[in-house]
Amino acid sequence: MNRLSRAEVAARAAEVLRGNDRGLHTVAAPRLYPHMWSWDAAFIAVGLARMSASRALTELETLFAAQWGNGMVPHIVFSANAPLYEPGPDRWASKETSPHAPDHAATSGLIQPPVHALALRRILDAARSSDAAGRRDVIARIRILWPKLLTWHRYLAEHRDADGRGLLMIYHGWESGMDNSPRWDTPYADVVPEPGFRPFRRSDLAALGEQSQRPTDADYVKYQWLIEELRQARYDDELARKSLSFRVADVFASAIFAAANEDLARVADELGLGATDELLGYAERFRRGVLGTTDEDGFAADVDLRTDTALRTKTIAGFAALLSGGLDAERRRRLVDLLLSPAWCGNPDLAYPLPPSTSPEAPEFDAARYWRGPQWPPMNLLIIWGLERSGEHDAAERLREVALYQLTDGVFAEYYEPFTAHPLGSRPQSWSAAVALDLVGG
Ligand code: 9WN
Repeated sequence: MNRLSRAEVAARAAEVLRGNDRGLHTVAAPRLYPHMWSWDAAFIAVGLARMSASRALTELETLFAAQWGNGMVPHIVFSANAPLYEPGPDRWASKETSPHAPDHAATSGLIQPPVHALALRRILDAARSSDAAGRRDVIARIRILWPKLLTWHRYLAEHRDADGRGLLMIYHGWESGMDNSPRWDTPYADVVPEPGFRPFRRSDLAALGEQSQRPTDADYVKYQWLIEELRQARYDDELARKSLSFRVADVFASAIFAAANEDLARVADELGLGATDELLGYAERFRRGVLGTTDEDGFAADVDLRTDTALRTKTIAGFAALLSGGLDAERRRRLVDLLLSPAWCGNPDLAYPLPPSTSPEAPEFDAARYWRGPQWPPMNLLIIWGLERSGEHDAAERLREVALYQLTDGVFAEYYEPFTAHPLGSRPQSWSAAVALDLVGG
């Protein structure tokens, strides 16, 4: 296979982002995901910041323009005249169903992990190297956007962690961004659609033309049914947290949230925007929440909130504490050793020593199917950031090099088969291109 140089990979990645740019937003992928996705937008902004801080900020501005009245940031913002994606706006019927949904945008009614403040901080850092006028413009716009991120964080802290345990509650596997991860197998076993429920047509299989890399039909019926349940609860958190048949504390999103609160506080501090104590308080609360689920190796667990039981699957989410921080030095060492061990990046059969989404030693591991085994570029980036935040700079640097090398195939696939390095899923996927730009740096 021909490998691109660092300069070539950056140029190709920039070309992909330009090709997927629709003016004020970037589609997650042109055919499979022809709209804006929340956490994709954050990763895309991180990549765009390497090209233009101003354009990167536009990405977040567009996303937050679709924020709901209660502070929720929807996981999809639909574009008009895009190829078919199901569930589309009619299925969600958010405007008709919730008083909080915006009038001017068609959106879903779920969330995704709150990576946005991590992106905002990087945009502010990038703006420092712009010319004076560009810097002033970006900083003025960050001042306008920042309160919306604060409202988003307040929504998460108040409505998705109502009892203050420091873990975010999700109502759907899609909210974790890791849709069919084995993390959710146990809770999904209790999601049973009503007899007579009519699922919609799957647009993903037609767009991809490959079934073995996507969730199964049985999974999909459950995904659709949960949307129905959420709609019946009128997207009302009070009702949803009592009635949904999927209610789980997502430890990885909680760790991201801890880090995001620190970054939002840092932006606030640098620009004199206030609320830093509040944000650092959230960071501490969620750091403790994550740490409370860890075992003797520092490996974290989700919690099934319907039964209050820990879900101890061997997925990449177990490394949450790298992102949240707070492990003592000995357990942090053990967690990094675990990450580099044969159960994970050190597995001798891997094409590249990068973290698979599920441990190859886990019984649920499936090398080609979506979140059940493949390596995902944005996950590599999150783990790298986690190592950096934890002061594990050597491990971070090594992973950075390998993660970039994987992307020098120039395909920018959505995910990669870990043993063959075969590109899988949609391509070119915007966030994979964005990750490449960030890894190249500069
Ligand atoms: C459902 C857009 C999104 C990512 C998710 C990924 C996938 C959607 C789907 O694509 O989810 O939200 O249709 O499968 O799992 O992480 O944000 O790239």
